[in-house]
Amino acid sequence: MLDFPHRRFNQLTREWVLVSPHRAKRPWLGQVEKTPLQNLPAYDSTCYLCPGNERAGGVKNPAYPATFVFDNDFAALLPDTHAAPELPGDSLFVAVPESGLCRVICFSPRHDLTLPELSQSEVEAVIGTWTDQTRELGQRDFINYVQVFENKGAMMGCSNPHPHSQVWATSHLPNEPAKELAAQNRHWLQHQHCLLCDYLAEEIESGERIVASNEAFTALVPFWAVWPFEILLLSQRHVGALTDLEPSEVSALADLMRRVTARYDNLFEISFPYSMGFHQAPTGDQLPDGEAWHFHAHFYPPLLRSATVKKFMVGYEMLAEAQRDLTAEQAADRLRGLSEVHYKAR
Ligand code: H2U
Ligand code: ZN
Repeated sequence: MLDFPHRRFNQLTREWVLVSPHRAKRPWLGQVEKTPLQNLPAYDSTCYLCPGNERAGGVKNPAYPATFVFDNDFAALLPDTHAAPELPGDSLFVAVPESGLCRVICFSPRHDLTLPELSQSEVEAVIGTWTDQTRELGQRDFINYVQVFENKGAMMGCSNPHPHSQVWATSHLPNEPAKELAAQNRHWLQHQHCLLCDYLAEEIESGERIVASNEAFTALVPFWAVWPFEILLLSQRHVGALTDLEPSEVSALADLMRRVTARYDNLFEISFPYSMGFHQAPTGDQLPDGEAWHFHAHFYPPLLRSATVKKFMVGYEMLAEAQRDLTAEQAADRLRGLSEVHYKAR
């Protein structure tokens, strides 16, 4: 047990995190967050995502019965920038044009239900929609990477409690997947096998950071976690993307996502905020051989010790290096001890 200050190495980003286990009990006199609203209506006439309602710009949502996808009305990327000439890049002032597409994906017509409260088949339908989006956007010639993500909770800057996610598809490989691609390719070259297959095998053998698993997926607090209750969700099989999953694996992914998010909500008996997203193999010619990429999801929740105390990434973190007090093993232990029956259903 490492109970003294130490640094841990993140094999995926090849960055360090400072861990200070002796410090976990320090008093907190700082900012206290509001707890999320507990009882939302099934339909909200002021919500821009509810069926039949008007969005910014005047478009009306259809009376959708399951998942619903639309082009983001305030898209951060435009599809035709790729035609623009290269900006001058031969100085210290480097800029390149970027093109892409941004969409919003509603999980359900219900305003009040989050992932752990949706049924198994409803979550499978959400995964099916993410998969279709990955395939469709990834096939475009100017798209090389598809990022599916969910911002959940006002604490994460999410604008609306209606359950939804986003997909941003870009012509360039963004920073985070670029670091992970380099690390996975490096391990593949050095060892002739996959970094995350090797890592998962060791985590399963040790068991101390595993939170939940099924036949096709494992959820664990990674050894190098930065966020207090961070989770890395790994496929058992070496696949690159949602589009590579067998139907039985889609069911297993839905099962584990529901169980992990139920544990999250049960931790402080609130709708647990996080940013989560899938890291999938690049879709274009950025990747000479995509074989090293291992499909996974990251969950980054900001809460630390209660529903109202969040971890701030400030000071030392901004200027020097990420730091945590609670160890990954302690966090996994807390999450493992929780029920998978959602507290609202008890
Ligand atoms: P969050 O997941 O961070 O809440 O973002 C929701 C997205 O919904 C955000 O990117 C878009 C915003 O641009 N949006 C629309 O496309 N139409 C609207 O009418 C409001 C919000
Ligand atoms: Zn709504």
